[in-house]
Amino acid sequence: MIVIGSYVSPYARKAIVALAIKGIAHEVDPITPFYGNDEFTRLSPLRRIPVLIDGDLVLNDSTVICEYLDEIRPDPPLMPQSPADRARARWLEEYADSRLGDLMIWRLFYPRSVAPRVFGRQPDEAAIARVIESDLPEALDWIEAHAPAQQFLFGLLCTADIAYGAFFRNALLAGWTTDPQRWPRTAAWIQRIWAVPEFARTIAFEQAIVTTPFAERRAVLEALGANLSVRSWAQAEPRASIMLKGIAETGRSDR
Ligand SMILES: N[C@@H](CCC(=O)N[C@@H](CS)C(=O)NCC(=O)O)C(=O)O
Repeated sequence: MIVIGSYVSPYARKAIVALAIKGIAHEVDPITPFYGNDEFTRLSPLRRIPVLIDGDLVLNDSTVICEYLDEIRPDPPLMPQSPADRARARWLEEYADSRLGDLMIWRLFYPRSVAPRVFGRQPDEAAIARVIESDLPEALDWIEAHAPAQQFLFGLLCTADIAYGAFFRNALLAGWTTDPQRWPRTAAWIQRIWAVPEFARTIAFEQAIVTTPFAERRAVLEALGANLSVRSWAQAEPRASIMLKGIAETGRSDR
């Protein structure tokens, strides 16, 4: 299988960690979506990562991908057992994908770490300060009430745990850390997720490339032993996001 998507993307990371936990052999094309070529647009009509290629099958959306992986390789499971817990897990994952996607990616990581490097646009620090002072703490209070006191959300690690671990990496990369005095359960839970070996491996890759220019990332990852696809769906020049255009024009947030 091939995953198109950078180790820095929380959504791509979800798919990559799930593949690793399930022991499914895979290669990664570690692209940032803005550098996708025309063939990438054909595979990913929203020009988003991750994309999973499994032979003739092309899947979009990290949640769809992880559920597919769980169905074709049920062991070890990445969803809890009972229907009620499975429904709870889906909602917790959805909260991360949409609310943390909005706050930690679009309003924190994107303006601070992506837009300056890819599009030469400087962040609006006043807008970021508002997110840090009020929106993020509100979300964290909700998360703290759901964070497990030990182990993971439903005992064994599930896709929803991976999603939270992934978004909190991007928040950290953008300079925001979880205050362990204010949100002790969340802070400890996120550390446990980061310590899972399959997750920790992606942290090593993420750290190596996050400040590396896009064109040099493959070489850096290869030197670290990442299993990269021979083929890449990247081009040299970045293109504006399709979805961000919609967000800017309507004023709504989206994931
Ligand atoms: N719902 C999608 C969201 C994927 C997503 O937004 N990925 C980001 C990368 S972190 C992306 O490709 N953004 C580019 C864009 O929206 O233009 C999923 O779960 O895979």
